[in-house]
Amino acid sequence: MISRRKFLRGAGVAALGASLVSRAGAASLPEAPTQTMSATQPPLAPPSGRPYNPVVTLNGWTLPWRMKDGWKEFHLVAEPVVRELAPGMKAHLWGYNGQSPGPTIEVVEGDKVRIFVTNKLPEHTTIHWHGQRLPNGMDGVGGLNQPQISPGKTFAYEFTAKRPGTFMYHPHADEMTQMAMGMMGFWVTHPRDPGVQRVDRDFVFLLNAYDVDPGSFTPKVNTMLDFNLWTFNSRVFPGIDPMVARKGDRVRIRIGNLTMTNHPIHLHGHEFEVTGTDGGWVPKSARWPEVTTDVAVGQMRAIEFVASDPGDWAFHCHKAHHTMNAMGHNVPTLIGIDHRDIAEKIRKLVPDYMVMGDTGGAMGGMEMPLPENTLPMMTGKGPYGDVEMGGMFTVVKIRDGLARGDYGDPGWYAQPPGTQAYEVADGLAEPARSASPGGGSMPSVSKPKSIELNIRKPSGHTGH
Ligand SMILES: [Cu+2]
Repeated sequence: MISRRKFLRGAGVAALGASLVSRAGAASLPEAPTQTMSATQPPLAPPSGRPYNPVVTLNGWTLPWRMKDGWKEFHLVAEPVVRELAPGMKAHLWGYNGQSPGPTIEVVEGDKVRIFVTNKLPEHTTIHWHGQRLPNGMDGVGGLNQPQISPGKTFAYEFTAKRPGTFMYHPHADEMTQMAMGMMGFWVTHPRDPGVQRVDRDFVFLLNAYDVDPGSFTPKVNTMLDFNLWTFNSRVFPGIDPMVARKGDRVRIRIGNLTMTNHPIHLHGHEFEVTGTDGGWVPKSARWPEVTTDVAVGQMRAIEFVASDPGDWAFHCHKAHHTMNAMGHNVPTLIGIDHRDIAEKIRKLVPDYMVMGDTGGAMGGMEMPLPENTLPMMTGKGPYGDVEMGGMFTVVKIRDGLARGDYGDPGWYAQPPGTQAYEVADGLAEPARSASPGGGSMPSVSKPKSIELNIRKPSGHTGH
């Protein structure tokens, strides 16, 4: 639920850095609503301004605005936040208006937009509006386009949302720290005509990553590549909500990547097309079908598909180590090595020592003592047992007969009889083979009728 910040209405706070706010905004700041929950919030139907079909932010929310003298005004507050990454683990991050990522900003092509940014961090910051066409002085690179926003100060950014499409926002000040701490948000500029590129459901989220040592709360900000929590909108499986669609809906999923590596995003059971990139909509003639699309660092991709087949369809990054939670990778591969008797000897010295990994890595059902505030590596329960996933994994749930705009979790899919993989009785018996020309027929195989083979031998190449 959105709790209104009383302080923003108080006269004392209006004075907070007001001198730095531009002429137009100086009179009063709009409210800065705060979100306390990490659950996906329902789409925010536009209460004012031009109409559009709102997006749904996965495990996130859209920032309300006010209209003032023809300007759409938003207020972002950069501040420390506590984000639940999944039940059982919270992280001390930096974000906006109570959450990391910050709220999604939704505007319409042609809107005059004013965003107030109040800095409640212990260091300076700015916001860069990634992908936007705007006046150079509004681009938000600290030191290049504007002075840094010092702690306690408020700046206003003003520009017209010229191009419809998919955008992001993030600091361009002490970037390595501030992005490693979770400062980022999504931005959607809807087309002026709501009928253009229309879909039934439009989901958005950012790819981000953290390096939080087991048992601790604050990300290590100097990590370059070896992050240990790979997240959709600062959530890991099983903490990521499902994306729910009605059978037959046209579904768009928009993904922005603000991690330090690329992510091949994969959907099961359906083909999709990349219909939008950082630069805008992809012309229809230039689209091709995919089931996996790579989202590189700093890129945005909009994928679209028709939710034709009911079920619980996995949707995840295809890098296997990005669908796991915090783990140690500096361990040898032990598959095929029987180290049980060594383990016996070690156990005399270290009573808790476990044999791990000699038949593979499966450990979904393994109960291991974990430090406080630490998630298991591979986890999540499905209707048939452990899903053995973590990190960048969730489920697209497609169902018959949902109401338009119903995003509630419909539970697990009930497989219709005869449509699920099944165990074969006597599964280790000798498989049936056709009789070999050598004669040795097998007792369990009924002798096949003679098979006529028509073999066309390669002919000469005399004509060449
Ligand atoms: Cu990945």
